[in-house]
Amino acid sequence: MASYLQAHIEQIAITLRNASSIAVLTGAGISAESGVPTFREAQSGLWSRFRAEDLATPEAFIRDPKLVWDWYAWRRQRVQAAEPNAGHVALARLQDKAARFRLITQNVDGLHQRAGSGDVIELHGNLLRSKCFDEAIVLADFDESHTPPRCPRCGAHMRPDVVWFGESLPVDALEEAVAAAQSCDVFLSIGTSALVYPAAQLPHAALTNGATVVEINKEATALSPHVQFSIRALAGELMPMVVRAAWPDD
Ligand code: BJW
Repeated sequence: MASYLQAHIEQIAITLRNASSIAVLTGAGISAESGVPTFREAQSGLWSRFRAEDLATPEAFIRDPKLVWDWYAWRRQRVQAAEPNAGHVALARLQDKAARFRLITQNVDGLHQRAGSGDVIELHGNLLRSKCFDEAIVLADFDESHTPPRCPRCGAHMRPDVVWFGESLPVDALEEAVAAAQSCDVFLSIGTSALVYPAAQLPHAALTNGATVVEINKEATALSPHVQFSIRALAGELMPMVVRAAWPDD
């Protein structure tokens, strides 16, 4: 391993060990090594093959609910077949070690929870849940023989419980995420292009409040020039090394 990377791992490990409060924001990159596609990567990202305007807005769903439902059903199958990777597991371990810890994710795949993370703040919902398009009530029990299924309470279409472009984020989740970013002393931004708002504002809120911000990403992002540590690495490789360097003896 390059010696500069080893030096950074040690510095980040010390920063984490000394932190009284850690907040983490994850994006699609943390699940990439589980085989879940990201959104904006040039060759493999979902938005390189599909148009967000046709699939990830309320207007798209009104226009063609079957197309949108089927696309999410395909993605749900991929997520259900995937397993959490070493990056997810390292974050669950970090939660066990840290004095105060909040994990904020933009991901809708539930892989953090399956890796053992508790109390995850889901900013963009969860693909594995569905809700009524009209009443926005999450329901687990509905007849799946129609595409899309109908709400058993009011007959409207069911839709995935995710946040589409132009929709507000869940109020409680956003408030908790902002509070975590504003009160932490270390903030990790992992595997996100940091382009989608309001999530992209969170590391800046942490910086404004004096936190050390560490970015871990395969590539440079819009956030990179602003942070104290910007590390080019795969999350599933780097995060276990960082957590092991911080708490080596167990
Ligand atoms: C690795 C790696 C490895 C790979 N290790 N790294 C102009 C017009 C219209 C709207 C707006 C506008 N300007 C701003 C807005 C608001 C809009 C927005 O931000 N748009 C921007 C794109 C400009 N935001 C919204 O609309 C939000 N709502 C809102 O603001 O409400 C108020 C409002 C209403 C109306 C107008 C304006 C404001 C809602 C945003 C909802 C986002 N929804 C999605 C889809 C969720 C459901 C689904 O899954 O289908 O959320 S879009 C998609 O992007 C998904 C993600 O959570 C989100 C973020 O993506 P993420 O996670 O960063 O993924 P990528 O692919 O971008 O990046 C992956 C990174 O990982 C890369 O950098 C890789 O290098 C890296 N990587 N492998 C480490 N192994």
